[in-house]
Amino acid sequence: MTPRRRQRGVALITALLIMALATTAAVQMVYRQQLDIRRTQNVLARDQAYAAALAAEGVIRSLLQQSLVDAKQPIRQEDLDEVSAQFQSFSYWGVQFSLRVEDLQGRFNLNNVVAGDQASPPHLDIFRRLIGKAGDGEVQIPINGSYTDLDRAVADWIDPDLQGQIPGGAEDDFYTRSVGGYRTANRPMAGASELRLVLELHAGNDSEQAQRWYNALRPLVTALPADTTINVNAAPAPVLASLLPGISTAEAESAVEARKDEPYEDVQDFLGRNAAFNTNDLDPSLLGVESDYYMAIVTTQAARANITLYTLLRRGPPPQVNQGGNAGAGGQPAVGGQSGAAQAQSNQNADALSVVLRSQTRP
Ligand SMILES: [Ca+2]
Repeated sequence: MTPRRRQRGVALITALLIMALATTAAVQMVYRQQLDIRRTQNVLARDQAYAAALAAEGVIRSLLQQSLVDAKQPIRQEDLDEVSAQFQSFSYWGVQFSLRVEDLQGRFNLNNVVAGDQASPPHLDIFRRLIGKAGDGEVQIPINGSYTDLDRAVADWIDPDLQGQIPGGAEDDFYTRSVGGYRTANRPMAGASELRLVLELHAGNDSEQAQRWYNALRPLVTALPADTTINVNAAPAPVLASLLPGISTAEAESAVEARKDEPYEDVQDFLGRNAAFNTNDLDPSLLGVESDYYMAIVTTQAARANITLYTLLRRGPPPQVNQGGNAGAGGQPAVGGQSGAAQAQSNQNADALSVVLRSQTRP
């Protein structure tokens, strides 16, 4: 081979190499561009889903507020279920919506187990009975767990001191020694999901067991930033059955059925129409027929983005935010700004609904 022909061969290989490099670079650029386009589409879809969820929350808030103003009689959970069923699934401007409203005072307020700085015996009694009624036969929550009595452990989690209830209470030493990694909150729960931390100890560090127990209790409990009454127009049968010892499931279900014809006008009406509850053992001041707290749950889907927004609504002006974190008698826990983008909105109208907490996970 002459030197000239060898040079032509090297030039050809060099040209092919450059061609291959250029092609690889071009493919990379197109690939990256596709990724950028996809990423931007996802960000836009997520923003659209979130904006739609906020808009739907606003619609729920104004509809509910108007209903509270116009209502000639107390609003029942069944009324809210009826409205929720109408908005269970619909599409608007390419966004898929699902809306639901829950009356939270139909549930047992976990923060009620401490009144002032002390455990509240009547609420502990109700909570203890409720623990026994939660679950569906497959899941039974023992009141006496691995380390704790669940009702007393919840009281210790919330009360400001570090003196464990006897028997069955649990303060920092139990959590640091047995579960590890965290201590008691010693303040009202910001959300019922905090119960999961107490259940972890109660289940002896068995996370799956704790989750099963939590799932069983979750539909029956809530954590509200003030002492509340149990709304007999919204409470499900297991909550009503927990008000007194010896109430049968049938008696509690019959009290739920009775309000479907006509809501309970007042607590006396409830007691009058349900003989089983009409005893001196039940303190009527624990009950009510209306609610101040509701949960709006909005799910939206825009393209590939899904958002679920949980908004805690409170009738009346928003609660005071106490950064000290220690709720004394009549005190308010610092829920605003805790988990998620909470925004308290001021409104002096007594029937106005203010946003207490907004979160993308169930508080
Ligand atoms: Ca405590």
